[in-house]
Amino acid sequence: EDTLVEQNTHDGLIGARVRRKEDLRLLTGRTQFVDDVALSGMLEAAVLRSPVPHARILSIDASEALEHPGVYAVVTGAEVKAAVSAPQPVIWRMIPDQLIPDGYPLAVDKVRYVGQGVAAVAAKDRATAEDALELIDVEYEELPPVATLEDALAEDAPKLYEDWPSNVSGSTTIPKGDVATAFADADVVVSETFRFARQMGTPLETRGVVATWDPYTDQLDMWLSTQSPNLARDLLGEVLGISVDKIRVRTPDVGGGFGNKFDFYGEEIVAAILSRRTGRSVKLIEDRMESFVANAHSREQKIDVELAATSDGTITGLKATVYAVLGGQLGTVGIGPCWTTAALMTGPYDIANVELSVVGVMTNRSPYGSYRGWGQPKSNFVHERMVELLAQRIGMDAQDVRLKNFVPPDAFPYGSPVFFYDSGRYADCLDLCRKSVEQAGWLERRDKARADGTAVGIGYSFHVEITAFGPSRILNMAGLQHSGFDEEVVRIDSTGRVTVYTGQSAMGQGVQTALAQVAAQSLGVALDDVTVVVGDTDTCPYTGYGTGASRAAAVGGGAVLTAATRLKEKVLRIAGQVLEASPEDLVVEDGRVSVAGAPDKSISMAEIGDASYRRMNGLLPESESPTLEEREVFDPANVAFSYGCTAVLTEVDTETGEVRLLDYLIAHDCGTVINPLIVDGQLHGGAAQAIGGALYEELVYGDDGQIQTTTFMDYLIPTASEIPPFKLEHMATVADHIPGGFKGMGEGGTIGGGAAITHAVEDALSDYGVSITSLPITPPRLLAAMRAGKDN
Ligand code: MCN
Repeated sequence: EDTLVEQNTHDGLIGARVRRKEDLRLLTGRTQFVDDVALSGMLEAAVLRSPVPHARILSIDASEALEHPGVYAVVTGAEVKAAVSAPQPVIWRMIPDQLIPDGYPLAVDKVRYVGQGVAAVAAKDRATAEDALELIDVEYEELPPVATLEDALAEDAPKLYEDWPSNVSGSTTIPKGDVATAFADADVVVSETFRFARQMGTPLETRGVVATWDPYTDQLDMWLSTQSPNLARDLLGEVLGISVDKIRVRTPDVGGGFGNKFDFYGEEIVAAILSRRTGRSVKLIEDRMESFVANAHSREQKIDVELAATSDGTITGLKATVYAVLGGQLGTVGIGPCWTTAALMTGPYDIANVELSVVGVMTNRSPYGSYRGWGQPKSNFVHERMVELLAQRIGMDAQDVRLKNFVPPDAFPYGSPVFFYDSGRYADCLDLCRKSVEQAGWLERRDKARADGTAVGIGYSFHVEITAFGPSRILNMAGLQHSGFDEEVVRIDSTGRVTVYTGQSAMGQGVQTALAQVAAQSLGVALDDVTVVVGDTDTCPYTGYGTGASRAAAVGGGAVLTAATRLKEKVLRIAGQVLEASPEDLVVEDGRVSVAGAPDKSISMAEIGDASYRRMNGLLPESESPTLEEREVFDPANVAFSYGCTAVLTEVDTETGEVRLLDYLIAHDCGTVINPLIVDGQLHGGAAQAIGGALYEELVYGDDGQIQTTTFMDYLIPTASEIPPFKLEHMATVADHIPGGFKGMGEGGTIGGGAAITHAVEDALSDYGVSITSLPITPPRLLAAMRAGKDN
């Protein structure tokens, strides 16, 4: 079993390997997803999507579709535009003078990517709606597609937005120190260009919405598969021009979010408008093929990098330009993930002089948005590849280069080019990982395999992970058009049971269990006595960024801990009066408050609950108000940085170029762990997505701008057979500025994997001199790299 190098600072439920409260309902299929919502008289909708990447819409004739039996309404882009008050919001605006095109839920005059919505139909059922789509006649005047980054940047490139000077939406540079001098004085300069394919999160539950616009109350009631019900409500209000008190967003279980479902999409608006038109509930569920074009794509970037160093391996400067291959329209998070790639390019290293640029380039591809890791898998790949390349150049061990350049433990809080890193013991973590690799016998396994003629290699990477976004004011100043704080409500009811109301979403990451653990321990009640309610803007707190950027444990957990601790103080004051003891002399255990050392002098939480709501009968002191409820808004004073070291043992089939992962190890630190079982699962799941990203997944576009991968036959995600066994090691360096010391970790497994796998492959193929500069490492790419390596 895994070793906790340092025990968590809390004993009891925080830190306990508790099985997830969610599992029973999820594993037995008894839960509810959006598609399970069935309302009386409900219609079903379907969206007509553009078959061409770039064209003017000359006309749309929907008359035949409207006459089709069973069809209730058809809307076109122009009609939707007329029905809304504002274009779709872009909430991350880190480039001050960025050109932000007005994006509407359906294309208005022009389509700019294959799959862009053009019209939508509401009908008695989905099949009828799909039949009706075929009756809509759209006349397109096709324009030359801007299919690739190079096409978009070419001097004579056709422009996606004709009134822009070029296809560049904007650019910005993050400076620190004096790069010119660092490069002029460098002993070594290493340059490289890296490319990352388009990839996306592929939740098993596709996106879905059921909208009911009540014609009598003018209320919009929406069931939505989202990671952030509060954000969705706010953005619905903004686009539809209605006040948020008129909108309720409910989110049942989310069958995978992976970042995609943090973003806000046009389909939400379309469903609302169709419901308003028809006076009925409208369900709009994306099918798998649509999901491949209508869900946020991510990852695609080209990055030019130059690194300056002295001959002893000290990195003195880093220059990078991140070309974000954006789509035909900006998604909710705009250039946010690509800006983050630049902002975190120095990773765990203390580099005094940097110049990190990001250039956003529009192409005729699906819009760019969130996917687990949010830009960091690429910054990680770049800094780890550059460390290895530098090590090779100067003949030094890459681990020694890492150790030489790590931000040292006494330098925290450390000011990186953009963020303050709160705490970390990077060298200890690297050491832990290396020792575990040795103990696991990987070195012997590699030697033996090589002696047998098999190409086996070991690779490492070290990652940092930004978690717990905050404080909101600074985020706002940096360009985020939303808050980063979280609000949590903890209530003890009249039966003594506890309910936590949160703005977080349950998308499989175990947040209900983790928050219940924090509340139960803070109050001194049993875990079974705590229920965590998610996903309803009417009953859950009004504010919050929702679930994204690995923040539920740290920001949500921190808020729950504070609220529950305050609530416990009230409980102790009430119990103290009843038991005629001072609150300091009381202990709460398993739902009973008793006087320390005199266990028979006690009162149950149920009796205190009863006295606080119903039969006060002299038990509730006059100084105390009725009810037992606390609300806490937590806006962290700083982000929290988790980190980890990944090691991979891999075998390469030199005939076919197939990479097989034999073993996988992550040493990791996310501050106080609330639930080690969940944290392990999160690392496994995150690593599975890193493996997909490193070896298999690629959204392929042809030069004609057509997407060629719209099924799981073409877009290969790893299955259980491709996932190796995992070994995990934990450290716990607490975040001092977060109550409980929690840091987030939901994305760490995804961030660190790509570089480690790459290094393992290069190590396995050391005879070939392979240098990998793009992901994924598909067999044809690897065979080509092997041939190129041999030629050198
Ligand atoms: N946890 C803990 N102790 C800590 C940190 C985390 O016990 N110190 C546990 C908690 O149960 C927490 C979970 O691990 O809910 C993930 O931690 P956290 O870093 O707080 O991340 P969030 O809960 O905010 O989840 C979001 C994160 C992101 S951004 C994506 S994308 C993602 C992910 O988590 N998508 C997921 N994990 C996913 N897991 C599943 N099954 N499905 C997704 O869609």
